[in-house]
Amino acid sequence: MHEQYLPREIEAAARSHWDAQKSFVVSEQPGKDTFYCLSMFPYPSGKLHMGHVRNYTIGDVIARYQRMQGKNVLQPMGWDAFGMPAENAAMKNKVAPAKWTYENIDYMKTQLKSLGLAIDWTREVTTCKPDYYRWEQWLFTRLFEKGIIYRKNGTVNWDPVDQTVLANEQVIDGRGWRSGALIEKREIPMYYFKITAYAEELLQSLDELDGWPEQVKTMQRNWIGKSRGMEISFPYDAASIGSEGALKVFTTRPDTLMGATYVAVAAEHPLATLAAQNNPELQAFIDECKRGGVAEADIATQEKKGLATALRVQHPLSGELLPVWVANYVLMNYGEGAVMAVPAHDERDFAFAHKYGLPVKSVIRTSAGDETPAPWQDAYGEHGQLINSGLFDGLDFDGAFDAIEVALQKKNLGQSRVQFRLRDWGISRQRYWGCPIPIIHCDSCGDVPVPEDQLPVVLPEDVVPDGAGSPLARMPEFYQCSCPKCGAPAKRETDTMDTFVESSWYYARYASPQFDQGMVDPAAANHWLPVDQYIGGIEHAILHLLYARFFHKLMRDEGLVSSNEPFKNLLTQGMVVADTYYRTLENGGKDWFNPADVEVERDAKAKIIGARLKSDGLPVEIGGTEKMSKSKNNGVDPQAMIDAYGADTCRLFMMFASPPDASLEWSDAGVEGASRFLRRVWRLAHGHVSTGLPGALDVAALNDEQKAVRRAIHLAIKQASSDVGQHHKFNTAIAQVMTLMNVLEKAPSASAQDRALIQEGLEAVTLLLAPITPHICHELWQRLGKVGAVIDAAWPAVDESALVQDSLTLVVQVNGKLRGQIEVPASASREDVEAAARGNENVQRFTEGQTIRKVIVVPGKLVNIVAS
Ligand code: ANZ
Ligand code: ZN
Repeated sequence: MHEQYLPREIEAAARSHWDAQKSFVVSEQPGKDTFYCLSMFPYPSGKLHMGHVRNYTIGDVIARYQRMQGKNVLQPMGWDAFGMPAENAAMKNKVAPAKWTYENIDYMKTQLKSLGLAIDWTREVTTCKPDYYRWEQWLFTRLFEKGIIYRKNGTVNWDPVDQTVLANEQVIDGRGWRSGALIEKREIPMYYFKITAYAEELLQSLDELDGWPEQVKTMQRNWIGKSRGMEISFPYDAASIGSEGALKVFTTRPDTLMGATYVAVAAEHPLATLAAQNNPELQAFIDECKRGGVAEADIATQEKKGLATALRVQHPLSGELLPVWVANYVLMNYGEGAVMAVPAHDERDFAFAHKYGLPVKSVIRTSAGDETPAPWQDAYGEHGQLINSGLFDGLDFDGAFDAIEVALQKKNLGQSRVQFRLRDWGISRQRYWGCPIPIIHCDSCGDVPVPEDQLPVVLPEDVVPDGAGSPLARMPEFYQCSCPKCGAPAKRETDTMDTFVESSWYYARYASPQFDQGMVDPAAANHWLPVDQYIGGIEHAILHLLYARFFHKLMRDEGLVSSNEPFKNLLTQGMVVADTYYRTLENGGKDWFNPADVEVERDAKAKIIGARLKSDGLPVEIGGTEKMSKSKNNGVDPQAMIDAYGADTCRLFMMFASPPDASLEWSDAGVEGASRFLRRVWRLAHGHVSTGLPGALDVAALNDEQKAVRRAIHLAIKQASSDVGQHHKFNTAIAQVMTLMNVLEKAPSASAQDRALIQEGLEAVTLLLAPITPHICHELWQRLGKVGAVIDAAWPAVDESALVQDSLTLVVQVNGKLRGQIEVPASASREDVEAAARGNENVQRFTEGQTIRKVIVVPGKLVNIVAS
């Protein structure tokens, strides 16, 4: 055993052992417990960032821990390989997205390997490869035939200069990110997944996900947004509208019906079109509303604007005529695209009515009173007793809901209904680097799904896009084809799918990644699924997880999987944060400096009090801790750390600095500390091994001092096991190992018994650290003379008898305040303990002149004396 800890050599040797033994290649083993541990797969952006490293380290530690629990562990990895960055890089560097992507994958794979992850690389899945996406296309054609996928016009952001559709993120302040042109809304045909058909189930089955953070479930519930409401019809006023009919609105507050003072419709609503026919001002306003982005967040925050029309509708119960407005805060694709406005109780209507001088009528008694004067208060939106509502006065929300429904039903003007906020998922993208949508457009047959024997529709990989629309739409060799039904010349769809589609089912493909008879091999999929532990960032709490849950149900309904949910337990890891430093530029902007280029000054409590740039020695401003990002230039390249210290140090730092779900503050000192600790472990092992391995421990013959050492060993095992097993608290488990190391370093090593004890201690340290720092533990295990590799060893068991103490130290309190300690035999009775506590000098001093009213004994811990 080398005297020095040499991570480079040790880590290379451990990895070549695992490679040669195919240690992490798994297959179905009937009868053995499975554990499917999955980290969210990366987008191959170029190189790993610290967030990846944290994610994959956490996943790997859990996987290796479960293996030590005797499970058959599957831990796969792959690449979420389609997407925009490849197209942007292609435009910049004039290389095909495919080439860029595959090169990135190669590099990032070596990086992942250098972390020593226990991954079954034979199951690698790359979503931009035809053997993967052909099954996505296959499912698409099945769902299209079932009507779960349909085509309709959708509104998109259209860049009139680049002649292309932009994603919401590509619209910056209403302009195209590349061209700077004002963005327009445009209607184009798109394909939609009917996720709303599964809305109820997606909501209900959240209740079964006991292993998910509450926070994520709440976010999903809110996103799905189930509300009970009512559709209410406002009959047209014949004089102003001229035709028969009624304006339908959707409301979640039918109890406020008697407070409706106007109605408002979306710019795209038929009544708006009608009203604009001989009203150029209104037409101009409608055109203005149609421009601008389609992002919902923008619509929520934009200034509320509207225009009156000459149209009137009748209040369904009072018959009063209400004016019809066109308003930019009413969305066409939600509810009925029209609202009954109740300015007294709805914040948007309130703002709008005040702006345009429309009447406000309070109809609910809220905690803010009976009136609703400006400014708006949240209390105005509360449920409460009805007022100013005639027959309905005095009713509460539920009573009013029912009574108003009955009144409306009598006139055939209303009906309660359940409404979801969730919309169908539009997946058409007018982009090149994505999975081609397998549809052929025929003049006589319409949209024809590509037949199974013609799949996959292969995306040509040698194309360099130029940013102006999709290159596929300019490639006759791609789109010219013949109709599968009638054989006539036809045109292939040139849109590709949203890349969220690929990441919605990759977890299932890993079960049978080479299966070429179907999307998944049902036997393999049902063997491994659902995923036992899924680990990833909170940024995926809504869309990715919702889409994956949806796909799982789609696959279930295709008979491919039998479970209802894909991910049993979810761990959302915290962010990696680091200090930021900057100087303010003349133009008011900020110039950010990487922490590596900055020298900091700290006070006695290690708080940073000053910072200078290393290069010029001049001060820089301290910007606080922020998520590592390019924009704040506070990223640390994980590769530099791995190269300098080795993967084990990196992994140990990551797992020790904070629990997995909390944010992790980057610290050079922390990395140093992790490295120092591993060197200490090595030094102790080296010293121990170099004097020759000891014989067996004779537990019956231990003296008191040795008993204390052995107790420390088993206490560490016990506490680390509960920290890891129950709460994934690897940080405190590591702290237990550190405490144990302190004991072992001080323990005597003169006798054979002493040395046998240190051997037991070092074995425990090695096993407890094995999931976290697998390379050094692989080496130590051999050096400690063990047969077999540590990855095949079991997690250590506690010897409860080692925990028994001959004597115990108890804390003594008087009236809850710490007043002393007593030493009692472990076998002491309650009476003996109480007597010893009363006899304590300090206790006597603090109870002098008082009566002892009660003595509380918490066995093994404390005695509290209540006196007054
Ligand atoms: C009258 C009312 C009175 C409303 C009141 C709220 C409070 P959720 O809960 O999200 O489903 N609404 C309906 N359709 C709309 C559309 N197309 N665009 C914009 N807003 C729309 O919201 C339902 C509520 O959102 C409905 O209830 C309606 O305003 C509004 F004191 O109707 B409410
Ligand atoms: Zn045809």
